[in-house]
Amino acid sequence: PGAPAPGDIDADALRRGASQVLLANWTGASTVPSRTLYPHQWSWDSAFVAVGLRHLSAHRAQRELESLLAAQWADGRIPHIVFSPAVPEDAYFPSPSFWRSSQAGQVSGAPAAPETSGIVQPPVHALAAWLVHRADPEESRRRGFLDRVHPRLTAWHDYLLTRRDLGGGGLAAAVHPWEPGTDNSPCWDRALARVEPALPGTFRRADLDHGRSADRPTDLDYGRYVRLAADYREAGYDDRATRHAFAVEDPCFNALLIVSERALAAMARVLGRDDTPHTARADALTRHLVTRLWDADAGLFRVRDLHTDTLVDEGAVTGLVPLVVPHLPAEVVRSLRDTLTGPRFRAPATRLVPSYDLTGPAFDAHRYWRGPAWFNTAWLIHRGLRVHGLDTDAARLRRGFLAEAGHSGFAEYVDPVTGTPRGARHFSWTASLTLDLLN
Ligand code: 9YW
Repeated sequence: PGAPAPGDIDADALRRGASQVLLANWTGASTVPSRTLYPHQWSWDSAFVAVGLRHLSAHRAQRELESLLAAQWADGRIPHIVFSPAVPEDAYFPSPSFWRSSQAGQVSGAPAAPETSGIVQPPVHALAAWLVHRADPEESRRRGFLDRVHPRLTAWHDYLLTRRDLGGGGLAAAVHPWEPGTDNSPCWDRALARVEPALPGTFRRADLDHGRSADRPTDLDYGRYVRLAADYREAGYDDRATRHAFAVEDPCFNALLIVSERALAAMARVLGRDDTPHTARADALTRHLVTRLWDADAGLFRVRDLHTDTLVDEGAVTGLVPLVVPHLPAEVVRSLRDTLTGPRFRAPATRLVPSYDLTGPAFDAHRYWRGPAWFNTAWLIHRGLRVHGLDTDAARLRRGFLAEAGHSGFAEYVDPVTGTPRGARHFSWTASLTLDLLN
C-alpha cells in the first residue's frame, strides 16, 4: 500500500467492485466468505475481511472481529466456523449437528450459543485487530475496542501456546488439515495416509453443489477430514484427552502467531499495559520457528510431522509466508527471496505465488491448495517483502495481485500459470485484501 496503482489498472473500478463484494457478503454482524460455498462466518476469513473493511468502515471492521470473538470458548480457542442459525442445515457440511459444540461445553467451555466448529484456524486476528485500530484510533477509543479485544486475543494465544504445544518445542500444533487453512496441501498427504477414512455414504458433501469437483479436495480427503473431526468431537474437543492421529507444526500458522503476538504488544503499549510478556513470547516463537522448521537446503520453512518428529519433504506456500515475521536471520530472508523468485514459486504470467512448488511431483494447477494461487497468502508475502525492505519484489507481487483479482472477478483462487479463475467468485478476502492494497 501507499503506492499508486500500476498504470494499466483501473483503481477506481477495482475499488468499486471490491466494495460491492464486501457489501453483498455482509450479513449484519459479520461477512460470509462466499454466499454460496461458505455461508457462515469463518475465523481467518473474518480477520482478512476486517483488514480491508477498515477502509470502508472502521466500525464495521471492529464488529466483524467482535462477532467472531463472541463465539470464543472458555478454554480460549476461537472456532474455525461460527454458524448462522438463519442458514439451512444442509447448506454446508459439516453442519452444527456434526460438530455439536454446544454439547461440549463442560469439557472445553464451548458457548451454549452460537453453534460453532471445534477446530481452529491460523491466528491472524490480533494483527487484523491492530490494523483495524490504526485505521481510526478515535473510533476505536470511543468504543473501547482494544480494551475489549486485547484480553480475549491474549487468551486465544494462551490456548495455542499451552494446550496446543503438542511437540513440546514451543510452537503451536494443528490437529486437522482444516486448521492451517490449506485443506488438501500435499504437505498433509503423508500424515493423512495414516488416518482411516470415514465410510463413504455416511456424509454428504455440500461443497460439490457449488464447486467443480476437479477444483476441490477428493472424497478420500473428505473421509479423512470427517474421521479426524469426529474423533476430536468424541473426546469432547479436549486436547489432553484426544490421541490426535494428525498433529503438525505449520510454518504459516506459527508465523501468524508471531506477528499477532507483536500486535498484542503494540496494543498493550497503547493501553498503558506491560508489553514485555508479548514481546518475549514473539522472540521465543521466532527462535523456535527457525530452529524447528527452517530448512536451509530447501530455502524454505517445512511442516513438522509430530508423529515422526521429522520435516515433511514438500515445498508449499506455507514455507514462504514466514517472511512476514520481522527480525528473521538475514540469511533466512535472503534465501526465502531467492526461493520466491526462482523456478519453484515464480509464476511469470500472473506474478502470483502458487500454493505448491510448480516443479513438485504433486503440483495440480486447479486443485485447491495443490497448486492454485491464493490472494491471502499473496497479501501476507507482500507484507513480508515490505517488512524486509524488498520493495521491488513487493511492487511486482502487488501488481499481479491487483490484476488477477480484477480479471478473475475476485475469485477464491486462480490457476497460477494462466490466471484462469477457480473456485468461488466474489470471494470476500480476495475483495477485502484488494481494497487494502489499493489504500
Ligand atoms: C472449509 C473459508 C475456508 C477457508 C480455508 C479454505 C476453505 C474449507 O474455505 O476451507 O470447508 O472450511 O481452505 O482456508 O478459511 O473460506
